[in-house]
Order: sequence, then C-alpha cells, then structure tokens
Amino acid sequence: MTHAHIDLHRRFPADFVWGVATSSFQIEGAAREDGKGESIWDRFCRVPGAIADASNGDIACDHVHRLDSDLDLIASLGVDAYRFSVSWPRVQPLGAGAWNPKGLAFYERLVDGLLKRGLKPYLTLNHWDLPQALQDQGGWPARDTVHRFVDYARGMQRHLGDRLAAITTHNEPWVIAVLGHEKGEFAPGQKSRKASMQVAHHLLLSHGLALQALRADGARARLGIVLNLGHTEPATDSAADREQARLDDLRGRCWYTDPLFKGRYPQPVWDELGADAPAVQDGDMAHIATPLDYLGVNYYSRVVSSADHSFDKKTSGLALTDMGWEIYPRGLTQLLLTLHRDYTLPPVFITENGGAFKDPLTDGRVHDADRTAYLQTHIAAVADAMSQGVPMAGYMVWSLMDNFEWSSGYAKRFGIVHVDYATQQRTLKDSALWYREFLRQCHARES
Ligand code: IFM
Repeated sequence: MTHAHIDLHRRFPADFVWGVATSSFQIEGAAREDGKGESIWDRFCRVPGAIADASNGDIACDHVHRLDSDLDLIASLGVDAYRFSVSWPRVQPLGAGAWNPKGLAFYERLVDGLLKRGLKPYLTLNHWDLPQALQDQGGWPARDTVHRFVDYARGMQRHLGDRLAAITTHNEPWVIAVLGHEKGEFAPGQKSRKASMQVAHHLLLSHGLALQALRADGARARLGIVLNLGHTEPATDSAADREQARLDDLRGRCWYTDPLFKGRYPQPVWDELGADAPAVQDGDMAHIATPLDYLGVNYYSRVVSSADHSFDKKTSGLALTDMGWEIYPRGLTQLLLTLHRDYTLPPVFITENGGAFKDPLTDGRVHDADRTAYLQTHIAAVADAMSQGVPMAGYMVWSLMDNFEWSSGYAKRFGIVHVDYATQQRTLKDSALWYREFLRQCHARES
C-alpha cells in the first residue's frame, strides 16, 4: 500500500456500501440452457469481425454452473454488496408474455445465496442483453419496447423485490444508444444517429415509467439508474478547445443528467441534432424526471476535447490501462463536484470503477500493482469529493472477476479475481487481497 493510502479507510463512514460488480452476459454462460432465449449479444457475437477474438458469451465464466462457489468467493472478499444484472431473455425468453421458471429460479438462488451470506443484492435490469425477439420487433428504437421493459421490471420486482437492496433500471444508456446504434460497435450493430437518439430517449423514458410502476406496486428496494460519465476537459486553454469541451460535456453527460434531474434536454445539443432529434411525446420529460433514490456513476477516465481533434492520449503523459484509457483519478473528484454543482443529487454510488491490465498468472499469483494503485487512488478521489459535500453512498469495483469484455472479447482483464478460461479456476489477484484487507480495516472501525 502506498503511504498516502494507509489511512484511506478512516475517510469513509460506517454505513458506506462497498461492493464488486458484474453483468449477466459477461459472466453467466449457459447461453442456450434451461429455456433461456437469445439475446442481441448472442446474435451480435456471430457477426464476423464484431468481437476482437471472435469469442462469445456461450460459456464466459460459467457462472451459472458455479453460482455457489462464486457466491462464496464474493463473500470471502468481505464486501457489503454485490451488483449483478439479470439476463432478460433468461427470465422472459421473448421479452414479453411467458416467464421462464428455471431462469427465475436461478436469480432466486443468487439473491437468496447473497442474503444467506449477509450480502446486499444490487440488481440491474438491463445491462445490454435485450431479448433478440424484441430486437426483431424494432428493439430500443421502437416505442413499444419501453412498455415491454416496464412489464419486465414489474415482473422482476414481483419475483424478487422483497429481497433486493436496490434495483437499477439501465446500465449506461449512452453505450446502448451510441456504441450500439450510432457507431455499430456493440449489439445490435446499427449505424444511425437518428436511431441512437431515439434509443437514448426510450431508455430514459422506460426508466422513468419503470420507477413509477415499481413504486405504485409497493417497491421496497431503492430505485435508480447507472450512467457512464467521464470528466470532460479542454486539451488546451484556447477558446476553441474550451467551447468544444463545453459541447462534449453537454452531449455525453448532460444529455442524460439534465432530463433526469431537470426534465429537459440541453438546448444547444437539441439544436445541433436537427432532424436527428428524438420524437418526444407530451409528458415524456416529466416521466423521465421521476425522482431517483440514488444515482449510479461508472467512472473510468476523463474526456479530453480539442476543437481540431489533435489531442493524442498516447502523448498526454498519463499512464494508460490495457484498454488505452488514461488513468486520471482527479477527474472522478471533479466529475462528482460538477454533478453536485449542477443538480440536487440523491445518494451517489460509484457503481463501476476499475482497470484492465495485462495480469500474468505466475506461480498462482497475479501481481497487479497497477490495478491496486488504480483502486486506491480512485477510492481516495471519492473521499475527496465526499469531504467537499457530495452525498456519496457506496463504491463498487469493476469487476469481481475477469470476463467477456464485449467487442474486446476475453483479452482485456478487468477482474480483481483472475479467471483461467481453460479450467475456470479463479485466483485472487493482489488487488483483491488489498481490497479484502482494506475492507477489513473499514469494518474493524465499526465494531
Ligand atoms: O465491462 C464494461 C461494463 O459492462 C460496463 N462498463 C464499462 C466496463 C468496462 O468496459
């Protein structure tokens, strides 16, 4: 542990929630078992060239078959909470109509297994694996999918709601909209800015309507949404770069946070969209602004804006992760302070934070000092924001274990637990050993 981080645990209150996070498609496997339907990611992985190593989620971390030992693994870290997602097509194969009892039984075992081990379940409804059947009927660009999602949310609450600490509607709507529907790099691989903007609107709308429906049904879990947000700054102090940064921040952050907290889209972005602006019906914006019980923030790096696109992070002087992302913990503090300045925030969770590194397994150990330093400096950045008044409530490492990193396949490792995909053996990396010791210190203060 670096000197500056020796007393890190003292900077957090006793009720701060510490966790680890995963998502269904990235770890579960069992892609065609026990009645599970096809998801858009099952389909997308079959597109030649879509995934860097031509892999897929058929087996992934084989989590479905290793649930009990994986739950023991999570508990062994000493975390308070586990953030996971439900594969919609596993529980409702066609995205509408019949439920799949075996799929529901899996998540019941998961949630009950967490509770038995004293862990709080944080459930995400949509971490990208939309049922392919709904995609075939138009997917997120179609308004009907909004209503299918609300039905799905209600069904999941009916089955599990009495046992959950939190329900997140969507994970990272920007990724679904932009990477999935504008750039075509993620499922379903569409390339249309117009579709992408409609998707973003439908995700936000379905989020708001789901919150209302869940509350009307008597929600006991806390309800929120998870956004991927970077801290945006200009490459230089020039007026052009500062203006570019202002616009990029409006496009990437405020397009999501303004509707959620202010009930409107940022006008400058709306104006530049022209014919690509989404169709918005009367009342939509008020639904989107339904109050949140918490906001989840996924933070990995900063965004650097330059008007002539000349900024090159390879020469910025900052260390890069294996994804090529700059390591910039100060940006996390700045992002949180910006959110606190712009809105009246509910409790905020860092629902994902972590890094991909090379991580060789040698003699049963992974000496991932770079990841440990990443976690320490970012946790310190959260403490810095908290000490300046941001209502921080929790922090979750991305990720519990190495997994399927979407279009990068299995080559990028984000886990604090190493996975040997040939044997499915799990090995705690040094970062996991550090996190476990850190959490022991946090909890020792409470007793
Ligand atoms: O693996 C992803 C996760 O599914 C969503 N947030 C970012 C992570 C790292 O790319």
